Amino acid sequence: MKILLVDDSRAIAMVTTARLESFGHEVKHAINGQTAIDLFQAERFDLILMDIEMPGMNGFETTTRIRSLEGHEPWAWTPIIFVTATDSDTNLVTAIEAGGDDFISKSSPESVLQAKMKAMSRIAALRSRLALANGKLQDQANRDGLTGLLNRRAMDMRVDHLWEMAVQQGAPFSLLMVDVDNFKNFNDHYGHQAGDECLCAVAACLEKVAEQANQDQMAPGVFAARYGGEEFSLIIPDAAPGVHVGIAMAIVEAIAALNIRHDWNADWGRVTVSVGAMCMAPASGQVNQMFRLADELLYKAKESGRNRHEA
Ligand code: GH3
Ligand code: MG
Ligand code: MG
Ligand code: MG
Ligand code: MG
Repeated sequence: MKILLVDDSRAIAMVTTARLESFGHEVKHAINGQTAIDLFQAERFDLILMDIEMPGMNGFETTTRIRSLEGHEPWAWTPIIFVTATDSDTNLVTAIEAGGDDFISKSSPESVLQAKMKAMSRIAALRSRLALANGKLQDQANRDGLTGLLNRRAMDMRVDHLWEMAVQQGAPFSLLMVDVDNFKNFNDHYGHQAGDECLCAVAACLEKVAEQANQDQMAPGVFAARYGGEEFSLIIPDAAPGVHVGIAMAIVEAIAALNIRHDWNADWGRVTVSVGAMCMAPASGQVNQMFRLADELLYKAKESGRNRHEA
């Protein structure tokens, strides 16, 4: 475990540190309450061993301050064991009230400290598992179940944030609306299951184009999302004007090159997409307006024969 040892006595701290290190723990020593708080804010510890009697801020006050700095999520919690010279019940009550988890007297045998630390390390491990599970859950909530792309909700949230940043920086913002051509026909003739597979292939292709544009530094931060149904969007937060046109062209080409047979897609014979590509200076409009204009361009691409982009 990584342990924060708070004790105003250098002598005691040295002895305790040597003992804990001999059991394989990593120890950092804070000589007073303020140093403990500073270390706590800078690093993450699995356990805090807290002295009670200290000049200035005592162990109770330090603990109360540490607890108020912690996040409210259960995994933000760091176990705190008070270590004290006196073995009084009043101290125990105050220690728990202050936000401590356990209490041990300095005269306790080594084995008791070891056992208490073991109990705390179990809880610390549980805490890490909780944090991991929560991360996975949040990721799932942001993804579209079929294609694995970001879903509409996550996209909207990101776009709002990126748009605000673009307004502040005066940077251009681009959006591509991508719609699969005659997809109702595809479903009707090849079945809904094949339709789902087709959407996955289209999504993977869009993600690849976005990845490439990221890697080439052409459009750093570009990402694809499932806008809804057979409609996707590519968000290009900060790219030189004109880059959106290049990416739109790349998408139209890449989807056609997938060569997914679609005999009912006009004369194209394969799955194709139409793209509306909009670039805007954020100061000159609202984010909704950008989506509306991109949609109008998409409609124009459909009108003029599909399998193309309009910018
Ligand atoms: P257009 O070229 O004008 O876009 O024609 P379209 O047929 O693609 O447009 P339309 O809006 O009429 O049809 C879209 C179809 O997409 C209808 C709907 O059943 C299908 N679709 C939407 N979401 C899914 C999905 O998750 N899976 C499958 N298989 N089909 C979907
Ligand atoms: Mg002391
Ligand atoms: Mg559509
Ligand atoms: Mg439609
Ligand atoms: Mg369509």
